[in-house]
Amino acid sequence: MSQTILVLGASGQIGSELIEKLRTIYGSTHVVASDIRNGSPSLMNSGPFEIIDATDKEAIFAIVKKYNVTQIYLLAAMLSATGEKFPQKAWDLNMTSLLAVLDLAKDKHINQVFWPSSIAVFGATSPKIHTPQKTIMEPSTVYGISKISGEFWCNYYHEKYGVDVRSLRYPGIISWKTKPGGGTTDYAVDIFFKALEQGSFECFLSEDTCLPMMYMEDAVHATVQIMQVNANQINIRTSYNLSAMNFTPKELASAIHQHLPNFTISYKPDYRQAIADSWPDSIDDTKAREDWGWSPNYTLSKMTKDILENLQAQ
Ligand code: AKB
Repeated sequence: MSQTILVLGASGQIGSELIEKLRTIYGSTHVVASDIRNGSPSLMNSGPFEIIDATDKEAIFAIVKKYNVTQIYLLAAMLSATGEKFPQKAWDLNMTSLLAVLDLAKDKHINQVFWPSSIAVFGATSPKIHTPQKTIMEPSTVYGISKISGEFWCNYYHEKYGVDVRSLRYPGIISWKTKPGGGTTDYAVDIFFKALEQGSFECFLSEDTCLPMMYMEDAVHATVQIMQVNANQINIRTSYNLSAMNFTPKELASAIHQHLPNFTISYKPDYRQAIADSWPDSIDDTKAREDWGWSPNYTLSKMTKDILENLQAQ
């Protein structure tokens, strides 16, 4: 059966690149981009685009009917750092949108859902190194609380109503086409822009704060892959651990230094340091590798080269 996909939150960091990939695979007319705000001209002109508030179930339903949508990728969310400033708003957006989409799947209006979770589901009491798929999970941010709750809602809708919902615990995602907004891992994107524009960067995390990270190419690849494999390969209906690389700000600065020898970095940790300190240094993603063949392509040095080349060519 041919699929028609609706992406909610398509103008954001992951959405804008995922849309490009999905339109290549499924054809532009089969991939509806939507967001509460306009996206880039290329996103809005390369296929259908609709303004939708992801918490408005009726508005989503109207678009599902208009385009005969079969799958929804729900990317609208408030991330960890902004979530700490607006806890109630973060909870409302992250939960209401998920339950709206899961309900549409429960009522058989769509047949498949993708919803991202995050390494933010882990907390200070989780093992820090190679954090296992199943372990102690006591998140300290409202974003993390919404993600762990969302994971259990996904599992519940799968067990109780047979909803085919699939999920990944994204690490920090690094991109150069669209910047992220409001995350604790955002420094690892900003650093590239500042390195080229100003030759220096002030980091809001301390130099030795190690976090799990992933290049956008790999994140898009994992997302498309988990949605395409047979349902019987998906044994985890909460969310899969996913890993590619782990580094500290100091290690990232040193990778950039290989290409830009005059680049300098300074450190001024702020409230985001406590969030980062509560998250793992590295993630064990054995289940994703075993169940549906996940394997990343990008290392820190390969990613750094690629980003700098692309930004310099722009
Ligand atoms: C954030 O920093 O909030 C996100 C995430 C790790 O989910 N990038």
